[in-house]
Amino acid sequence: MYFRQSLLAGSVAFAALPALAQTAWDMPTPYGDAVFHTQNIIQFTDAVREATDGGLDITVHSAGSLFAHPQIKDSVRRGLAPIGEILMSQLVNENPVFGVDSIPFLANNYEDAQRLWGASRGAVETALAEQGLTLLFAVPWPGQSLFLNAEVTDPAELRGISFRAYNAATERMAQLLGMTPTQVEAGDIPTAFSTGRVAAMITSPSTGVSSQAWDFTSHYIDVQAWLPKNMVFVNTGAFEALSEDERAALLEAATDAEARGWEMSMAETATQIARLEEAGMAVSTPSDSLSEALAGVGETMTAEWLEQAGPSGEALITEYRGN
Ligand code: PCA
Repeated sequence: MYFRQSLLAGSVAFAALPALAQTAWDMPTPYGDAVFHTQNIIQFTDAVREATDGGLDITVHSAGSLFAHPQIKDSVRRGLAPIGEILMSQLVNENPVFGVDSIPFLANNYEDAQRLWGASRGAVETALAEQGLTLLFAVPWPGQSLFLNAEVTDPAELRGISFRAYNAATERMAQLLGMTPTQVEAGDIPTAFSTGRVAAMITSPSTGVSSQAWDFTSHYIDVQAWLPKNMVFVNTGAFEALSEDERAALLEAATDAEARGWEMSMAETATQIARLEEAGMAVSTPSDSLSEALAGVGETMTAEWLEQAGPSGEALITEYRGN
């Protein structure tokens, strides 16, 4: 049994009322309250609470306040928290399929990202199920673009720059471009820049805005190289301990949250780029030589991913490209 509390249990005074069992869940998430992923999750938990008449009450603990991002998956697997959110590609070392959404230029618009998700969702569900986890929904960040301290038109100008990475793919990309990567969680971006640990990054305009990138970078180059996803999953034991109605309510709210989250993400792309520009950042498209260098990185990383993922990875990419 997980996190089940019967609020009225043992209360003689309320013995005549129907038994109102309430399940209270704590939900660790990595990103801040203002981030659209968190906003979407809050709407998801509100919908669950409403559909279950308060029977399933999920409290969101954002910005890594309950468990730090790298601990959230294991916390849910071990049942320390029944439900959580992480960046899917954080798990690429466990199984390459978790990182298929972080290969530069494999799927760099919403339509392709949706098809790639269609081709990979089953394998992600299976890999999570092996750990006693049930996938609920996944939502992409807007396209990943460069934040720099100077105008860069020649890719050689990137060499030697200390680069903020958030997963294995961003680390590999930095290496391939001659930069020096350092892993930094989203919440630590402003400090990492202000203390000089990093001087450039690739992330979404959403994270650019939530970290106020204009305080420490001057140039936004709109490459939109890939759309990495956050995923929400539940401990399967905790899920099975719910009533049938609660399970149905959770799954329905999850389906709605996935559709809503993709819409929110799409809408964010333009509005958040506009906010970067309003705050004084120079917004541009990549030069031809930079585009070429980045495309080369994408080809290398696709080949490396295929090698790691083996025949099932090849089948996934074939399915994606064929659809
Ligand atoms: N924001 C997160 C992951 C991808 C994104 O757009 C980050 O920068 O950590």
